[in-house]
Parts: sequence; C-alpha cells; structure tokens
Amino acid sequence: MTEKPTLDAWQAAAAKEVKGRDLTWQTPEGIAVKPLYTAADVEGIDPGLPGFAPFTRGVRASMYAGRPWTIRQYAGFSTAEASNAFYRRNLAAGQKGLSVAFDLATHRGYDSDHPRVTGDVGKAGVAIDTIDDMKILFDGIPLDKMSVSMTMNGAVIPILAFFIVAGEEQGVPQALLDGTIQNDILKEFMVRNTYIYPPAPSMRIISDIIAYTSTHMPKFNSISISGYHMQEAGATQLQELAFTIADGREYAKAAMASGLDLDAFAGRLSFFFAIGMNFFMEVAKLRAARKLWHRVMTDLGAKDERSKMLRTHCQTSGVSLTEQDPYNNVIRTTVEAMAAMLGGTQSLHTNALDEAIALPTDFSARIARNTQIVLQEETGMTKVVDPLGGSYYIEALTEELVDKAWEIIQRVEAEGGMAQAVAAGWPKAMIEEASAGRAARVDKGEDVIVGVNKYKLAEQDPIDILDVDNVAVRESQIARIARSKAGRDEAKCTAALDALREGARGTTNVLALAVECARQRATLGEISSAMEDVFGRYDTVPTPVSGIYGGAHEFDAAWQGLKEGVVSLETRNGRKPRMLVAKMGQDGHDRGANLVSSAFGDLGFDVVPGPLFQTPSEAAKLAIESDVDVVGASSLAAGHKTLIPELIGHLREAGRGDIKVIAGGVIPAQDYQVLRDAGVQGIFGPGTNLVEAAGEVLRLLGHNMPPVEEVSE
Ligand code: MLC
Ligand code: 5AD
Repeated sequence: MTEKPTLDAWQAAAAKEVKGRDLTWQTPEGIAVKPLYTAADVEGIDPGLPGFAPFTRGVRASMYAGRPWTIRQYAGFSTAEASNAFYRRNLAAGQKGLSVAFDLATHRGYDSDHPRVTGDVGKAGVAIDTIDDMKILFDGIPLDKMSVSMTMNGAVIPILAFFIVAGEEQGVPQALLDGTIQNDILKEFMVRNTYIYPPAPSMRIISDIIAYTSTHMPKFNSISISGYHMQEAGATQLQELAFTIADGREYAKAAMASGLDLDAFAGRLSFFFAIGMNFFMEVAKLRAARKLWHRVMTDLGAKDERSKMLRTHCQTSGVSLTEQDPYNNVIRTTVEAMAAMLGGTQSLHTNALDEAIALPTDFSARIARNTQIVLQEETGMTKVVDPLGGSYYIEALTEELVDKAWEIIQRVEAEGGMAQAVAAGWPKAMIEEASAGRAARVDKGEDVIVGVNKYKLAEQDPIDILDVDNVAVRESQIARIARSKAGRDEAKCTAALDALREGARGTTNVLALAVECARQRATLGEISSAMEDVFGRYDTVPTPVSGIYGGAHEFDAAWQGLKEGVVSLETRNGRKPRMLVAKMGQDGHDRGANLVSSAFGDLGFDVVPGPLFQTPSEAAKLAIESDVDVVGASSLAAGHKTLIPELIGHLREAGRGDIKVIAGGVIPAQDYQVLRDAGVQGIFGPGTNLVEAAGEVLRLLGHNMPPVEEVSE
C-alpha cells in the first residue's frame, strides 16, 4: 500500500510547480485565501442542517428541492400603464414575483408636477403620484396572490398607504397582502441617498411601519435590510455583511424601544444582498449572514426560531457589468446568479445585459429572466439542498467571514449602534475608501475587467436600448394628478392631511393616518409634505476621501505627468485649476461623483464637491460663485439629456459660457451627439479610466498634454 501524501508533501509539490511563488490571494476583505483547503481547515466547524438553527445551510429543510427561489425581477419605467403591461408580459413568461422600481421624483416625495423633478419623471422607474396610479400599476394582478416588493425608503409612507388602499379597492383585505417594502433608511444615509427626512423621524417612520404591518398585515415583510447598495457603492463583501447585520440589529432595537414585542415582528424582517463576481466569497457571505443574524436575534432575546431566520432577496451586481462588449454581462450575471443560488437566497433579480447604460428592454429582460429559469429548470442544481455544504473552502470561508464581521458589528455596538455610526460617518468613509481602492486597481489593470481593461474591442457594436420620453410621461402624469384632484372631496382630503400632520407632531402611527389620506385621494407629494412640515427635509454635504486613488498611482509615470500638468496650469493661472462636481436632479448615486472628486483632488485640483439634488440653475450659480474652470456633471439616473443642457443654458445666460462642462456616468453612446450639440465638451461613460479622463480635462483646460498612452511609455 502506498502512503497517504501529507500536507507538507503537497506544499512541496505545489511550490515546485510554481517555483516558490506565493499563491495566497489577499482579498479586499483582508482575507488571505490559500490555494488549498483541507479537512484541517474545518476542524471543529459544524454547519448543522438546513432548516435548523443557526440556519447556516439554509432556512428551509427542503430548500429548492421543495420550492425554488422566487424569480423576482425589479422593474419599472415611464407610466403605471407601461409598467403594468411590462409586468404582465414578464409574469406570463415565467417570472414569479413582482418588484417595483419607482422613479426618483417618487422616491424623494415629489409629485411629477414639481419644478425640481423635470428631468427625473418616469426615467429610472415608474412615476406614482396618486392612488389611481397605484391601482393602474396592479391592474389585473391580484394582490392576494402575487407577492409584491416595493423598493421605497424616502416616500415610504405614501407608497405603502397607496398599496394598502389599492388592495382595498381590489377587494383584498390587508391581512392577505403579501410582499415586502424596502423601508431601510440607514443605508440611504450611508450610500443610496433617497432619504427625505432627518435620521430621527426617519427611524420613527420605520418603527411605525413595523408596528402597523405586524398588527394588520401578517404576511407582509416590513423591511428589506439592504446591503446591496453598499456593495454597489464600493463596499467589500465583508463591509456589506457587517453593516447590514448591524443595521438589522438597530431596526429591531428601535422597534422594541417603541414598545413592540420582538417575536411579534422579527419573523417579517427580511434582507437584501448584492452578489458580485467573487463567487465563493458571495456563497460564504450568505451563509455567514444567516449564522450572524441568528446570533444577533438570540442576543436580543428572540424566543421564536422564525424570528432568528435570515430570509433574503439577492440581486446580481450592477457595478460588475460593463458598457463595453455588453454580452459579457450575460456571463457575469449567470455566475453571480449561481452564487446567489448556492448561497441559499429566497428570491433573486438577475440584471440585464444593458445594465450599464439603460433600463432593460423586453429583449434584455428576457435573457436576464431566462438565466434564472435555465438554472431552475434545466440544470438539476436545485435538486440537492446546500450542495456546497461541507466544502473545506466554503465552510472555512464562512467561519472567517462570521468572525471578521462580528468584530465590526461589535465595534458598531461599542460606539452606540448603527444609527450613531452612520451619523459619525465612519462606515460611509470605510466604503468610499474601499471604492477608491477598487477603482485604482481597475484603472491600473490589477483587477481585470474583460473588455474594459483587458481584451478590449477595437470597435463596439451598438445595442438597442430603452429610452423613456420623460416630457410625455410628465405631461400625462400632470393630467392624471389634475383628474384625481378634481374627483375628490377637498374638505375630507384636507382634514386627513391635517390629521397626518398632527400625528407626525405627536405619536399616532403615521402609516395609519396616511392610509386615510390615500383613501381621500391625497397625492404622494401632499402626504410627504404634510410630514415634511413637521420633520423637515434633510440635506448632506459630500465628503470625498483623499489619498487613496492618488496613493495607488504614486509611482506611475502617467499620473506624475498629470500632476506636473496641474502644477503648470496653476503657475500659468495663478491658482489651481478648479472643478465643480455637480449632482443634478434627484439622482443620489454618488459613487462616481465621489471618485472623481477624490481622484482630481489627489491630482492637485481644487475640487468643489457639489451637494446632491441640485437644480441646473443652482448648479450654475454654485459654479459661478466658486469661479470654477470646469463643471463635471455626474448622471446615473438618465436625467442627463434634460439637466445638462439646462445647466449650460444657465451658465451662458449669466455670461459664463466660458466655464467648460463635461458629463460622466450612465450615458449611452446614442445620447453623445445631443449632449455635444448642447455644448458638452467631454463625455465619460461607464468604465472610464480616471487617469485618461484627467488627461483629457487638462487638455480641455488648455494644458498641452500629450495623450496618456505616450506619457506612460
Ligand atoms: C419557501 N416556502 C416554502 C419553501 N420555500 N415552503 C415549503 N417548503 C419550502 N422549501 C414558503 C415560504 O415559507 C413562504 O411562505 C413562501 O413559500 C414564499 O417563499 P419565500 O422564501 O418567503 O419567498 P418570497 O415570498 O419571494 O420572499 C422573499 C423575501 C422577501 C422574504 C426575501 O422579503 C422578498 O421578496 N424580498 C424582495 C425584495 C426585492 O425584490 N427588492 C428589490 C430591491 S431592488 P410564508 O408564509 O412563510 O411567507 C433595489 C435597487 C435600487 O433596491 O437601488 O433601486
Ligand atoms: N428597472 C430595472 N432594473 C433597475 N435597476 C434600477 N432601476 C431599475 C429599473 N427601473 C437595477 C439596476 C441597478 C440596481 C440598483 O437595480 O440593476 O444597478
């Protein structure tokens, strides 16, 4: 009999093969992933059984063998009619649950006729102003049979009230309404930015919703505690995991502090994670999340095992997808969907291949949906529960993530909980540092993105994309608001809004009061502003990180050349080149803007990081007052064709047409000419290398830089 090889023998054999090269992979999470895992790595680790505490292997005993996850595609655009028709087509083609994407005007509590939202109506989601819109959205879709997720956090009170009354008017009692409301405000303050009110009243709104739904809507998930947007904003998977569990703990504590019994509501807290390209890390993350949540809820005193069960939705990663060579996105999304599945998700959205530039078309939505259907119905992968359970690597990685996340969660606790941490700003800063680090690695080619920094195509084949005519949508919404208002009893509507205002001042449940406002045909904007009268509207100032992007490029010739260019501009003009990074409209996606601010700041620019949610005239005014040389307008929510030309118009009117305007973000190539005709002098789409972009900006400012390629030779 030959002797069993030892680990040392393997080590020696591997070292010989690679001539001593270290094969350890240092991940952004700070985990040293080894090239081999063995039984020695899982000594003492027992992941238990699926359906049993701590649910590491899944919340159901039979998992997908019993019932596959819900294919739940997030969608919404234009009007309620158009979105309703899209939903019905998708359901007929195999989608199983609904998920509503609202436009940004709706998110931020503005009716479509509000002057601040002209660029946003119907663009990034569906416009909902009144209960009538909500009824049309679900026309022919029975709300007692179809589970509906609604991604709403800012204007969560009017939207949930509209949903409840839409059910009522369909003849569905509240007790039968099945679905989920996102209702997760802490991550809005951290990364997503569609808040309306300050943190304290926002937390009260969440407790009111948990109280209301746990009493009246037992099948409804009162919250979807979301890490998704943290990963989209650049967080590592460890940060996403830890801050999401810490957020969940904070909400549970807040609801308990408002007098609720933990077991009465905890079974309807749900979660939402992003699934990116680090396959095994994502699988381990979902398993670790379930184990951590069980621990947290046990700590808080939950008795019912269902209260300790982490049920989650997942969405494949938007930021991992590219504008360049977009069919590669189908491959990426398939890999990510498999990680979500092998991690044990309850519900899944797979992104469409045109993600990086537009909302899905019927075609791209079909491929995205079929990615899940093929996994469920063709591969046999659903037949075995937690098939990766027992893998040395997966089990070891799960434990390592649990331990590392627990350290962060303990730090949050020690500093007074997640609301405090968010107010102090350190989680956001940590995420932005991770984001800048990732951008630097991609721009330097250390992290490969096929078609972007390696294997680039000489020429791109354009694909058909969806374009929403927001002028037409806005007009039709305004007409419907008028019809809705004309048909209502003004006195009763005013009385309901007054009662809501009073309730906001006191302690009456604001959702209960808003349901009455919805019945009386109050609009979303009216309900939001009744509460705004009491709570106020919240604003934040961006605080870009510094030194990370520049630090990573310190020894690059191209970067040094740019820095010299900045210095020579400064010498020539007697001051540093100055740039306003503008965020106009209701688009709160600030990852790109923050990255640009920090990279240009590191280069030596004077950067004015503009506040979120400016109108074009406010941005023009700030540009002129700050005496900038260039405005970089960052747009990720499709408002660019309206907002950027308006900005240029205002600059010219004020006699400052000399201030240069460049545009960056999610801007499809089809729109470039429109923007150029309006006077935009540089356009930087998704996947832009910031070093190259900076070279172009310097040339635009009159500095005679050779093209970046030549500098880096
Ligand atoms: C499930 N069930 C089973 C079973 N599996 N029963 C027996 N055997 C099995 N194997 C039962 C469940 O208990 C449940 O019943 C019912 O089937 C449905 O299953 P589920 O697992 O609860 O799935 P689902 O209803 O889809 O709920 C999933 C969820 C929920 C709990 C995660 O919160 C959800 O749907 N979330 C979606 C969130 C979402 O789509 N967000 C989009 C964000 S987009 P019962 O009676 O126990 O309930 C975004 C982007 C942006 O945010 O920024 O704009
Ligand atoms: N329809 C479909 N998908 C959407 N997303 C955002 N808005 C919509 C919409 N209206 C998806 C994108 C994005 C993520 C936040 O959600 O994938 O990256």
